Amino acid sequence: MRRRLTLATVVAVVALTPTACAYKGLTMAAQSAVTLQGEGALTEPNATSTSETYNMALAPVGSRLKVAFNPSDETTNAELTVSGLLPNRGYAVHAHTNACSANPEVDGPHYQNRIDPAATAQAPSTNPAYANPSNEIWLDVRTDSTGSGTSRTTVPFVFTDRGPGSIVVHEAMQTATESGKAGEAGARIACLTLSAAQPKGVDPRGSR
Ligand SMILES: [Cu+2]
Repeated sequence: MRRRLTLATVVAVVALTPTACAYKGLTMAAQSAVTLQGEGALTEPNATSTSETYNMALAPVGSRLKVAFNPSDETTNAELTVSGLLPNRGYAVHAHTNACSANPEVDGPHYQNRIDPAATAQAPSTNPAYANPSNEIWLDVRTDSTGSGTSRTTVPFVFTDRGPGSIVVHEAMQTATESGKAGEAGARIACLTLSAAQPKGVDPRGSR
């Protein structure tokens, strides 16, 4: 009787151990991926605005921007919706590191998953190995005849210990991809600040 119980215990422990390890890893990944979002009508730049225009001719006051970054397994799905912009026009759009500021330079460089070690504050990354739509988040959008448009992208990473602070709309109609210019898109014309959505059952994280 005692021998049979011991054998059963050993079998149970061996059978359960690999399952327990694998489960722990999956749970941690699911809990740490952050959902980011932002929405607002553009205002003139001021100290407290979270959606502002730097160029009222190309990004009129009152235009609306809405964006969401939703994690799914090891990827993040991003969707941008715009309205009130100029009709039938392309706009280059990216995720940037910092929240919006009245000074567009303070919005920071492009958010990169793997940060280009050669980039500096004066010379942002233009190396296509880092400045590309799989390592950054590009949401270039084209408007219809009413000035509305939607763009989507999926990137092969999630936000855990850090994430972007804003999306920035640029003057160029499309983001450059060639070496030495990769990621460039001309002057910054509008900005929308991102904040972390509050997942169910998890402590809320502050806005970035
Ligand atoms: Cu940009």
